[in-house]
Amino acid sequence: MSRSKELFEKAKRLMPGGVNSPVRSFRSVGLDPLVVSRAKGSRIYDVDGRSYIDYVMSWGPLILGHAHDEVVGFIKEVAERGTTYGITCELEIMMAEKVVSAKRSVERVRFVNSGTEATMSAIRLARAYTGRKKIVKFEGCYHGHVDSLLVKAGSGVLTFGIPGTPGVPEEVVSHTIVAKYNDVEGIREIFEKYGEDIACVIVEPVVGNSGVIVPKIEFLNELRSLTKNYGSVLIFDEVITGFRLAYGGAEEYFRIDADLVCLGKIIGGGLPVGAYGGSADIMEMVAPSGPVYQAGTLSGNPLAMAAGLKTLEVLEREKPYDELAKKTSFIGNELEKIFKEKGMAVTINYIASMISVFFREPPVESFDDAVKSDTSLFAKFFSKLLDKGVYIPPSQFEAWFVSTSHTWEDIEHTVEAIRKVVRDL
Ligand code: KE4
Repeated sequence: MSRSKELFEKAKRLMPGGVNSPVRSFRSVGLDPLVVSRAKGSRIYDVDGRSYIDYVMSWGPLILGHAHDEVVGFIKEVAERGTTYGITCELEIMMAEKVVSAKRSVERVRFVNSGTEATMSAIRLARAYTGRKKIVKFEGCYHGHVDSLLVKAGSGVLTFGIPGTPGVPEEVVSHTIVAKYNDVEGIREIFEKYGEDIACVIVEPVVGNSGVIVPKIEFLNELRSLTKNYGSVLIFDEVITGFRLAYGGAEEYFRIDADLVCLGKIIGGGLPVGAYGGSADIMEMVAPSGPVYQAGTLSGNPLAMAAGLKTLEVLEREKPYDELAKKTSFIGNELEKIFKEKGMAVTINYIASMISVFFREPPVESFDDAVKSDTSLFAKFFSKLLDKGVYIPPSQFEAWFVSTSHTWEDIEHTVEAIRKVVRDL
């Protein structure tokens, strides 16, 4: 038995499913997961000594790749001075400055420890700020395991949420409206009927959690104008897109200012950091300057701030976004050709450094489209690619991420591996 398998058997006796987050279980591709021993740059190494080019990048944080020298160096340096003080320190002020100057709509920011905490807090704040209860989310968008957002998919207009998991009482999701992504008519109808009661709309400005779904610009513009007209708060969940689509995230990329922005992943540089921010008008309602309570023992701790700060400094200095987009579109174009030669109908959605392959004919513009993909074919594709040393997300409904550590050689190796896998599919 491989060491990976042995360790995973032990993990399952100690942690539910042997993992600390379900998506790592490889359940949707019917395999036992890797057990990783170390990682550097674009590669991870499993405990059996196999190496893989990694396009999961820990689900998004590692835009600079694994164990970036400057990031690790700064973490070490700061750790020597203490890892958490539980009192304001200069590093969190420097990090706040970086976020405020990078995000067009952010005048005040509050750091938390995960994307989930960021979205949960932003929703609470939007409800307090507007005095309203209803919230709108979109099918196929994931915003962390927030009770009020864990609603069953199955939207259609004016559908109120039904709990998507045991443990969430109906009343907790009774004010959650689930709408269709990219459906301008649908969101208009919802606002015509409920606009006065809608506290906020929360949206992934580019969907990463159905696989990559790119927004129609008229859809984002419609969200912006409807929320403005009805006095609702527009929340951009930029946990994935923040500092990834562009240094200024989706707001810069699409030139649309949200009212509240949620951040995570990249701003932690590989350590646990989330954040939510917006205008002073809204954010000053957050305790202790306002009545909306939210707190966290390790929020803004110097160690996590150090990893995030160094990551943003490198991004600001290297401005890697054009190069990342070039590498990603190269993969997309080569995949188009490979699947075309094979005569297989697939949809390849990509934008900036995010890409996904859906095993179904185009287009994939909504969750409904995405769920019609052939997930068993995806599972075969995944495992054959893994055997060739390329690790993509173990789910049809996740985004692959290209980092600055992915060399052109890695990219070419990846395309070659995919060509061989598709030939044998
Ligand atoms: P965390 O609580 O996992 O830090 O962030 C939740 C979250 C919020 N918003 C968006 C757009 C997100 O993508 C996420 C988390 N993404 C998932 C999968 N893409 C992380 C992987 C996992 O759950 O283990």
